[in-house]
Amino acid sequence: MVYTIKAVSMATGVSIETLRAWERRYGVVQPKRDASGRRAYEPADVLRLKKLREATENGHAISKLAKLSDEQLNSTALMAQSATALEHNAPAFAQRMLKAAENYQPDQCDHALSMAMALLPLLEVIKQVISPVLKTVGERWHQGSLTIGQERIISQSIEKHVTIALDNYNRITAGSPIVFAIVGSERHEFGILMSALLAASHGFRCVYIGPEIPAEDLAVLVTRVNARALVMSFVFSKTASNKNELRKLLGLCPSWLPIWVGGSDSASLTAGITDSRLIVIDNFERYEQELDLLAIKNQ
Ligand code: B12
Repeated sequence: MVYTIKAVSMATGVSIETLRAWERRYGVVQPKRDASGRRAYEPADVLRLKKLREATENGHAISKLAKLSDEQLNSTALMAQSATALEHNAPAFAQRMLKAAENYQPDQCDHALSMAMALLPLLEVIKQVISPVLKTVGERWHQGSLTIGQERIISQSIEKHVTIALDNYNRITAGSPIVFAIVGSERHEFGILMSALLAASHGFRCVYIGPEIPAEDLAVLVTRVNARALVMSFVFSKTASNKNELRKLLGLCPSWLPIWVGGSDSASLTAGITDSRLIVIDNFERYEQELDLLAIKNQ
């Protein structure tokens, strides 16, 4: 996986201008270039840049630090090892996001998620950072121990990071897209946002439409963009009207279009609907398998 300069800047806390200057003047890292000549940083670059930032914050000159190997940077007393720098695992990032929301620190919440996305495999971020954080937020909001404002700090941070990452991937993918949208009155969109990011990381172009789309409009859209699959998610969809919308959609969509449905209400929503295009996908591993099969099918 490679990262754009924007993603690296967010993950390391070093501004884009400073990153360019450090690279130009001191050669701190030598990122590869993508097909369009844009910098494509490796995970090791991100780690190195973060260490360099921490060391400069401790008063060391970048001109001297730039000459040190990663090992030297790690082992020297340069790094006043902060507790957070050591805690690069998924539960710790999830905790940091929740703590930041509790303390009304949106920047800290963003930083924790950026770091998680830069340092952990994407599936781990989705399964062990974003999903549990959303679940905890829901539970705590229900209990009254988290306000709507605190919930929004987290939701906005997730939405922003996933959207930016998706956009970055979309710049380097081509071909018929997978469409991510939900018919009916369902408003929970994080399931399709996470699924879109995962599909993008598998090399699929993704068209993200979001929730609350009428069946007629969605059917036209998938046809016009020449979708190769449609992905939906249902979380609060026990209503008969959503089931009717889904039935209507099936009646209008192309006969060959795979329609994948995930989310905690997907089984109850699709119960009693028999259609060979419809697949209920209840976990991200299975979803990745379907993505792999789709990639082969379209070769
Ligand atoms: C954020 C949030 C909202 C936001 C949504 C914002 C947004 N842009 O998405 C807003 C404020 C709009 C909202 C509204 C409501 N919400 Co709400 N919300 C949540 C919260 C905190 C997170 C939702 C979320 O995204 N969860 C993550 C999802 C995606 O989890 P999941 O369905 O379990 O899915 C898992 C997997 O199946 C997988 N997955 C999901 N989709 C897909 C798709 C594919 C293809 C794949 C492979 C995998 C996959 O991802 C998840 C991984 O763990 C949850 C808490 C929670 N426990 O989830 C409540 C929650 C979902 N909301 C709930 C409720 C009741 C509501 C409201 C009715 C509240 C109200 N009275 O107005 C409305 C309903 C609006 C509507 N018509 O849909 C309940 C639902 C209970 C139920 N199912 O009966 C929950 C569980 C809170 C609770 N404990 O009561 N909500």
